[in-house]
Amino acid sequence: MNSVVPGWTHCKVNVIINEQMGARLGQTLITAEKDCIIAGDTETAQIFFYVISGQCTAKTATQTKVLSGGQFLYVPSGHPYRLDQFSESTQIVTFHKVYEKLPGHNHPSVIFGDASTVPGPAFLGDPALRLQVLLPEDLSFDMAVNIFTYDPGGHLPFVETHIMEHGLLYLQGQGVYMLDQEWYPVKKGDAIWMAPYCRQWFTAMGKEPAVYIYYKNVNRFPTTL
Ligand code: UGY
Ligand code: MN
Repeated sequence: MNSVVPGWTHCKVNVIINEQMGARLGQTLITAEKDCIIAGDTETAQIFFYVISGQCTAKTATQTKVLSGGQFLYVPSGHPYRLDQFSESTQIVTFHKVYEKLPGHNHPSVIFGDASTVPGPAFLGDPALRLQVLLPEDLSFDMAVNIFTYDPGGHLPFVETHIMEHGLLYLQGQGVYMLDQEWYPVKKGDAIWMAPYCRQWFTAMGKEPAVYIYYKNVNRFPTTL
C-alpha cells in the first residue's frame, strides 16, 4: 500500500522496510507523478537517494544537480534537501539510518555520485561477482550502500551470517536467495530485509547479470555491553 509522507508530494511512496518490522533502517520506493517534489530536512536520520530510472533535479544547501538513472545523492543528518523537476514515472529507492556520531571524526558531508563511474572490483577474488561501494569507506560513515553484480551462475562464496543488517532492491536480472532455511526466487523489482544474523546466500540465474543495491550498517561499536 502507498504511504503519505509529509514533504513528499505528487508521488507514490511504498515504505518497504522500517523500524515497525524490527529493522534499524528505512527503505522506500518513490515513483514520481507530474509535479512531484521530495523535500525535507534529514534531522536525525541520513538519507541515500538512488535513481533507478528517469530523471530529477536535486538541491542541497549549496549544490544543484540533475540526477538520472544510476546517479545518487547522500544527505547527511541535519541537512535540507529538495528533489523536483522529475520526469514522469522516475523511480528512486531511498535508504535511511539514524546517524551515530563517532567522537574524533567529522560529520559526513553531502555526496553526489554516479554508479557508472564507481569501480567494481572482483568480490573475494571471484571475477563473476563485482562489488561497487558507493559511499566513502571512512569511519565517519555508519552506513554503506553497495551495488553487487553477479554473472549468471555466480554465487556468494559461502553462506554469510553477520551482525550487520541489509535492505536490498533488485535492479536487474534474477536468481535464488537462501535466507535462513528458505529458498526464494528473486528478480528485478523485488526487495529483501535481512535482519542481523539472517543466514544468506545468493546465486544468479538467467541470461543477464543479476544486480542488486543494498544497505549495510558499518563502522560502529557492536554492542552496548
Ligand atoms: O556485504 C555483504 O554483507 C554482502 N556480501 N551480503 C549480501 O550480498 N547478502
Ligand atoms: Mn551480507
